[in-house]
Amino acid sequence: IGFTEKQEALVKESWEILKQDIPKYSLHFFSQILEIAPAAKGLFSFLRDSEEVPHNNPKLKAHAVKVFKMTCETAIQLREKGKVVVADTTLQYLGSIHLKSGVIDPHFEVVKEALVRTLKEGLGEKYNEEVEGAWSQAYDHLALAIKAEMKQQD
Ligand code: HEM
Ligand code: ISQ
Repeated sequence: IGFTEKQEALVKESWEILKQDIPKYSLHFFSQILEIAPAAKGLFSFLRDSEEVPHNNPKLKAHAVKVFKMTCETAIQLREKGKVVVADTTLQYLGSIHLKSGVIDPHFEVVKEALVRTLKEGLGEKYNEEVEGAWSQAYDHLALAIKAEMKQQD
C-alpha cells in the first residue's frame, strides 16, 4: 500500500506543530493511554509507584517523543521506499522492552487511539481525517514490525 507525498507532508507538518510543546503533548499522550486503558498503568516503571501521571517526568517525555518521531520516520520511509526499515538492533531492543514490560497486541490499538487524540488536541482546526489516516497508516506499519519482533522473541 502506497504512501503519498501529501500524506508524508501532513505527518511532518503536524509533528512540527506538536514539537513546539513537548511537555504538554507528551503528558496528554500518556494521559490518553491511561484514560482508554487504566490497567496499562502497571506496565510503566515510571508510574507504578505514583498516584497520578507525573508531570515533567524526563523518561515519560523522552519516550513519548520517540513514539512520535519513529512514526514520523516511518511515514518518510513508506513514502521513499514503500516499506518500513527500522535498524535491526532498534527493533530487537523495542521488541524486548515491550515484551518484558508485559505489552500485548491489543495495547497497540490503545496507543494508536491516544496518539490520534493527541494530534486532534494539538492541531485544532488543522486536524482532519486525512491527517488521521496518514498517521494511522504509518503507526500501523511500525506497530506491525514491533509486534512481529515481540513474537519472534517470545
Ligand atoms: C518503552 C516506543 C507501543 C508500553 C518504549 C520506549 C520506546 C517505545 C522508544 C523506550 C525504550 C527505552 O529506551 O527504554 C514505542 C513505539 C510503539 C510502542 C514506537 C508503537 C509503534 C507501546 C504499546 C505499549 C507500550 C502499545 C503498551 C501500552 C511501553 C512500556 C515501556 C515502553 C511499558 C517501558 C517504559 C518503562 O517502564 O520505562 N516504547 N512503544 N509501548 N513502551 Fe512503548
Ligand atoms: C512508550 N511506549 C508507547 C507509548 C508511550 C507514551 C508515553 C510514554 C512512553 C511510551
